[in-house]
Amino acid sequence: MIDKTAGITEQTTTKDEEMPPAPPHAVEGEADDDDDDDDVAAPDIGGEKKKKKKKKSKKKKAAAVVQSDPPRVGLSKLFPNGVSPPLMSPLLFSNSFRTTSEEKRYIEREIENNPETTYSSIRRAAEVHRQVRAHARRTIRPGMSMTEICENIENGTRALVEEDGFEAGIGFPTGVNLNECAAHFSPNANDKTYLKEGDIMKVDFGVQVKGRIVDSAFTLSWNPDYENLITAVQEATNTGEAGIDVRLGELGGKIQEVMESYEVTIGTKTYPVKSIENLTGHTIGLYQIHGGKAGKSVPIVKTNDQTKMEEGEYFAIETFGSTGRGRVAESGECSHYAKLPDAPRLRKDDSLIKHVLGTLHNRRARSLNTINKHFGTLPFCRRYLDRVGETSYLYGLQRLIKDGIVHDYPPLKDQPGSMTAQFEHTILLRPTVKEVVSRGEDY
Ligand code: 57R
Ligand code: CO
Repeated sequence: MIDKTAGITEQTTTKDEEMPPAPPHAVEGEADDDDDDDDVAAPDIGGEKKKKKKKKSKKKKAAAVVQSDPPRVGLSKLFPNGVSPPLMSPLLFSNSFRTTSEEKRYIEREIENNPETTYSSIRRAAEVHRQVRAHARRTIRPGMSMTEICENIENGTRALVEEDGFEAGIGFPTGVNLNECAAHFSPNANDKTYLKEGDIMKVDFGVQVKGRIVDSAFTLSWNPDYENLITAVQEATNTGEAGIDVRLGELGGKIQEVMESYEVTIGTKTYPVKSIENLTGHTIGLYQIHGGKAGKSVPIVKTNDQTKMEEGEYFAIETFGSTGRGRVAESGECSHYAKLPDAPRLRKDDSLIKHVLGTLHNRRARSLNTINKHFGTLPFCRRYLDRVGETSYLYGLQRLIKDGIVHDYPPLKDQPGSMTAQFEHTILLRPTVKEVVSRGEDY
């Protein structure tokens, strides 16, 4: 049995020798004692499947397919039988005091059938995230441009997820946030920023399969002075206190406690690590990075929010630490945008004098058509508009923002000169286990 209060860093099973190879993602909760003859989450490339399995299944073994470097092999080639462990895998199911086995399975199926949380799509998106970030973490170096870093991640994502319109693709713009910038920076076309040795960079990217977005982020630095800041944030994200019936305000307090138990010495100066009080984790909805049926925010400081996390909910748990004030403000040129889920439709005649404003009016309509065609409510950035051939769109975009159809998300920065770090995982609150879907060997 596994301690349910364990942090999300804990693996669930103590029966490694009887289990199939551990899937690359972690699940929290109690392990089942049932015998296992399920399929595994790892690619069938090593031919290490158990003998017992051969008797039962006449399925042909898939030919060995390995990932390329840089990663460009689609998941359907690596995992011809799908990424997800089957629904009844004891790795994901557990004996529980909450419900009987039959009830559990029923609830699990309900969640599986809920388009917002279909397990197989989530696991596919998560596997793409793990493989793309593994390469990013190996290859990102000072001297690279922000654009190069983003394009590597985005090309990897498009290839591995086998990009296909709204069916599968990028979940939101790649965030490459340096130093005091905590979130929402992605280079625009003219950007000339290069990564430097002394920078601390948060890489935040997302993958979507059938609208289920996996959102996960990590921090890189080449200056050992930042290590404590990075550890503080990683530990805070892994606090492991999230779960069904947990109150959001209390969870924020637990996260803050871990975060603020650290200090960091940079050069000769020592700083307390602060949780950034006005950044939060969030529920993830179908094609909506921040939302879902009941959009909830996960604070990273103690608040009196009594709202509870609920069964079946899907959360991005992200924490941000800072050597600065611990507060961010919007600053700098915007790159990130998203159509509002409840955006009003364009009204034909709401432009004052159409024959005067005609061209400008059309620019707004053209921008909206492009957004509807390529992104819907998924966040996008200016580079993604450039890429689909859109030109001179800024005026149209600006109008859509004024009309409350599109929301702009400028970079979020703490004080100049401060250093910030971020770690983020996507979790699924299943009836009996908390599945950290984006968990990998790296973080
Ligand atoms: O993770 C438009 C995006 N997200 C891309 C990602 O919380 C996100 O701001 C959103 O492109 C939009 C936050 N809280 C308050 C100020 C209320 C942030 C934390 C950073 C980030 C980028 C995020 C947030 N909310 N949703 C994902
Ligand atoms: Co994120």
